[in-house]
Amino acid sequence: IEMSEIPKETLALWEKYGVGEADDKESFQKSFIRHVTTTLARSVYNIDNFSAYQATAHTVRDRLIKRWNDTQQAHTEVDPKRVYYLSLEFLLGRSLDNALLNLGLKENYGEGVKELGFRMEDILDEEVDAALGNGGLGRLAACYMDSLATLDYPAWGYGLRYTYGIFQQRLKDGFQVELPDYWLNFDNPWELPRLDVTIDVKFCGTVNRYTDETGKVRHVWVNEDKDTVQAVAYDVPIPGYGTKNCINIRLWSSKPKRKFNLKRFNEGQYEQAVQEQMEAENITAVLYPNDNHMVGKELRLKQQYFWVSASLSDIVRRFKKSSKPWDEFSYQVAIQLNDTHPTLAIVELQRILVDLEGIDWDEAWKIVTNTFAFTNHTILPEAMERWPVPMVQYLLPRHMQIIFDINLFFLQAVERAYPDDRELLAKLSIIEESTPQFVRMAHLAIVGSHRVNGVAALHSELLKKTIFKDFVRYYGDEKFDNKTNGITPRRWLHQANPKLSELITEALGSKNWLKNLELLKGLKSHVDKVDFRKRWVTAKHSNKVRLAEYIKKSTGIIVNPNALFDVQVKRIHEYKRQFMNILGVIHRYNALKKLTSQERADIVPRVVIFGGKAAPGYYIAKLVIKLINSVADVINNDNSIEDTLKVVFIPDYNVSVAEIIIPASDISQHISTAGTEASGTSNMKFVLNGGLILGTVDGANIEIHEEIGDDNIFMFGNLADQVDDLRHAHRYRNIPIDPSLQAVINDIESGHFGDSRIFAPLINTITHGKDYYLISDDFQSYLDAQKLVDEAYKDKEEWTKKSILCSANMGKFSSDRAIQEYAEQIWNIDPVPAKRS
Ligand code: IMP
Ligand code: B1N
Repeated sequence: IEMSEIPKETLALWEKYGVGEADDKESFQKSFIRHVTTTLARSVYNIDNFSAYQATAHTVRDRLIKRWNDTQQAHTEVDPKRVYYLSLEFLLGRSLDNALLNLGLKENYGEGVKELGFRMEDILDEEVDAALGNGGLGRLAACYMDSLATLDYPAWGYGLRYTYGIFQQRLKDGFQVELPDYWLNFDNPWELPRLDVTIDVKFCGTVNRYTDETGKVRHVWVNEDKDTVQAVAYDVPIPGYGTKNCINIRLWSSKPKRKFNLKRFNEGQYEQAVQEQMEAENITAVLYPNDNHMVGKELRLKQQYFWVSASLSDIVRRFKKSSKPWDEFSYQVAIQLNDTHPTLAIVELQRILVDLEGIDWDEAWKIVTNTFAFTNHTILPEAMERWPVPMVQYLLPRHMQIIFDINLFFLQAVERAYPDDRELLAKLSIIEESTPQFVRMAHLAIVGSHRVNGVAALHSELLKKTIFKDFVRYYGDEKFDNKTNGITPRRWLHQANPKLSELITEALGSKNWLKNLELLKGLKSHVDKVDFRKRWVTAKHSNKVRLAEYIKKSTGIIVNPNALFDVQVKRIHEYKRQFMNILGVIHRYNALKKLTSQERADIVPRVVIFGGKAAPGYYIAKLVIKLINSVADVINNDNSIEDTLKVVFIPDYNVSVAEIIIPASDISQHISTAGTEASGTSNMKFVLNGGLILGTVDGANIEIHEEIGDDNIFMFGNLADQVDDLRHAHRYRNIPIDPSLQAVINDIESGHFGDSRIFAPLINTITHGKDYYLISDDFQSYLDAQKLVDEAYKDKEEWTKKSILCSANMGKFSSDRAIQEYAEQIWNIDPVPAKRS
């Protein structure tokens, strides 16, 4: 209702008692105690750290809700064009510290809890991660939401509220074991259940054709009640930094339709009827734990449609509230597809417009293509989504018809442009003509979008030259562009590395760099100040001490914080080549053993740190974890090398563990086979925190190199344009394996690191499996680059200068820059500041 319809007296009461809770210490303490007493039903006699966390979280939540409301109200009043970011993954991590910092409450609330007898660090440490993602793609979505909020853009995220996030990793005898991540075990203060916002989602059924009153042929999709599930909204507020704006991620949870099939119960089919209810809840039960890999499970397709259908219905409802004509839809709504996972949204919108709203096909299709844009995140063939036509036909019969029609009209247009090129039609077709046929989701996403982008310069170029080549030929160059990824400096420097953040703020004279990362350039003028360098080193050292403590706590291994910390943390995947890293470690170990004690005194001690999860069904990746642990066992217990080398596998790598590891690294490894890592984003996080990179000429490494200069990065290995030839050579000729590599392989095969039979399938990927990821080809230059790292680290002053210049030149890689590019060049949206009240 309109403000003017509400009686003045009522408004006055709302004004008087309204939730406008303040930011000072006293009001925090008041809220804290109120929440302990009423929300938690506890008292001063029984609050532990966890309840203190809950009370603090609820106190912050109250403030978030206020801002969230004001933001939504401002959006409703202005009714601007909004962007909807559809992502099957949002890897948010913890929220409390982030909210405290973004809202500017950390100091006062820290004081507040201290007086109540708690330490803020302990309270923060009680929070469980919201881990609704696998890796880079999901964390990128989270960084983008932070930037959208910070830059005041009217944006919504849409995703799924999985009951189980990414599994928890434990190690048993050096092997990975997976445990379920039941993250909702305790109440989750960071979500606002919207039990009143429910949407019916249909599956299966049949399509009926009919002729409407105007004589037009129309289609209606009908199904049985038992095949309808309900989506319930859970809203996750995302506060911006240094703004009152607070945007929303709406996560859908599946549940049975309340009006279940009474007939079945009456017919005595109790068990079957209950079974149907349970299957509805299954849809959002678990996040698929595969990164960069497609598994064609029917349940995954159901997840995708469930999510897409609920989200579009919500988006369309919101558009309809403003009573604007349909041809203005794409002026009010931009939808970004985070990879091909939400591609059915294209089909769903076309269905809504044509079947439900009665709009002509061509007009509807114009609206659809002007609305959607698509981001591709990988060129690995095993990650390309393809769904069997019979599966789509069964679950979504009307959508399958629409896909065939979209394809038909598209191919007819192609044929008009290239009348004699039948091969081109087969190459561009949305349908793969195999038995059974498959729907190629990337093709559908390209055809249904007005813009397609890759996530780093090399990746976007490779897309145009390889998998999307024929589309570039048909559409021309303009539809395809690059949006290099970015990261939020709020979480990845300010929050994760408070000591360095403070030093930077002091040197630059203000915190403005947190909203304008280019300002870090100002650090360059401090490089030559001895005192500044000393403080820079002190910050790094304290982060290394913090990590050493965490390593001791989580693995029992004791490491020396004065050693060079060499880190590779990311999902375990053959293309990321953790295997090459551990082979290099063995090479280093064997070299160290040959030295005399005197010679060893000159060696820079190293701690090689690994972390990351392997997909549960990825056998080779799991063997890599086992090999790392077996090698670590031998090396860490060999006193003869006198602590010059330690190897650590940190279990259960996740966002909050990353926040401890990243600020502590001296060098981090990003060593994918050239052309395989679309971008990488942890590379940006390490460099922003003053860590150097050892990397291949791949993904965003290339652009980081451009920004920070030759002197501050260690690049090695074959280039992307050499990969095809090298692979061809491995396949058709007998290429001798690099001798240093052969020596290391022999060492493993001799049983030096335990029963070598376990590792045979892994070693075979190089020796008999054609070395698809080219470890042999890059091994020597990898060792050479490592040697340069050792040399450079000996000169501490020079190393520190490099470290400072690394951070100073990272302005480009803020997710604020990336979001601004998307907003201006793809979405065409403007900021809407929230009203201050
Ligand atoms: P929607 O666009 O209707 O989905 O609104 C988004 C959210 O903002 C909903 O949960 C609404 O309850 C809320 N909302 C919409 N309009 C207003 C408003 O004027 N003031 C406060 N909240 C609003
Ligand atoms: O997306 C990140 C990039 O920085 C990484 O280079 C890229 O590997 C990553 C299917 C994926 N690409 N594809 C996926 C994840 C889950 C899944 O089910 C594919 N993840 C990436 C951000 O751009």
